[in-house]
Amino acid sequence: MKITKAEFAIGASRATLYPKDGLPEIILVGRSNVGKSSLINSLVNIKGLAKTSSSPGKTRAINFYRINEAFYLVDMPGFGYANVPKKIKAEWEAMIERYVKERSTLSGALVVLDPRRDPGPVEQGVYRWLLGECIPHVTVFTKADKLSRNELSSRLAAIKKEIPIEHPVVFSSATGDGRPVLGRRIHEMLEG
Ligand SMILES: Nc1nc2c(ncn2[C@@H]2O[C@H](COP(=O)(O)OP(=O)(O)O)[C@@H](O)[C@H]2O)c(=O)[nH]1
Ligand SMILES: [Mg+2]
Repeated sequence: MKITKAEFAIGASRATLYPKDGLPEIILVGRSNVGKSSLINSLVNIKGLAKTSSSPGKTRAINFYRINEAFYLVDMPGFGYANVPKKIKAEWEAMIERYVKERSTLSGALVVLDPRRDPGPVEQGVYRWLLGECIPHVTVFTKADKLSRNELSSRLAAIKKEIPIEHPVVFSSATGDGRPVLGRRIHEMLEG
């Protein structure tokens, strides 16, 4: 997939602000700080298009990036922030759940995981919602540059025992590893 155009469309804090042009969407779901925004920047090859390591307040909105005027990459609020009240955390999770269950333009999801962390109940929920709605999804293990090849394969094996992962993409925004594969997988999800 060749990306020729990428632009920030809108940061939407509520559903009435989501784009209405009907273009298909690929959402990125994952913990805060896992590397979702960096992944978007690396994929489209524009530094700073998606804001990285932003504060919780800024990440509350759902950020829509229009790609090739053909589809959206949708940066969902990261869950699992420390120091965020339980109520807000629950709201973020509910927002993601509702999106997966109700958004008719949703064509696929990238579930972004840090291979160094064990997935928790929120990740379990994300897979359950995606599987329940039959939404195509790809698990992306990012920050791969932080682990040796051996560490990476033993961590992947351990995580696969806990959650239903098939054909994950190993990725690094720092090195660009996994970018071509991920581009192809996104293309496949959009083609249906
Ligand atoms: N070494 C390394 N650092 C990364 C990678 N992806 C993200 N980071 C760093 O991790 C931090 C959080 O990244 P960000 O994209 O803002 O995470 P988000 O909260 O999921 O959007 C930033 O300091 C990034 O520079 C990666 O693939 N490799
Ligand atoms: Mg981000």
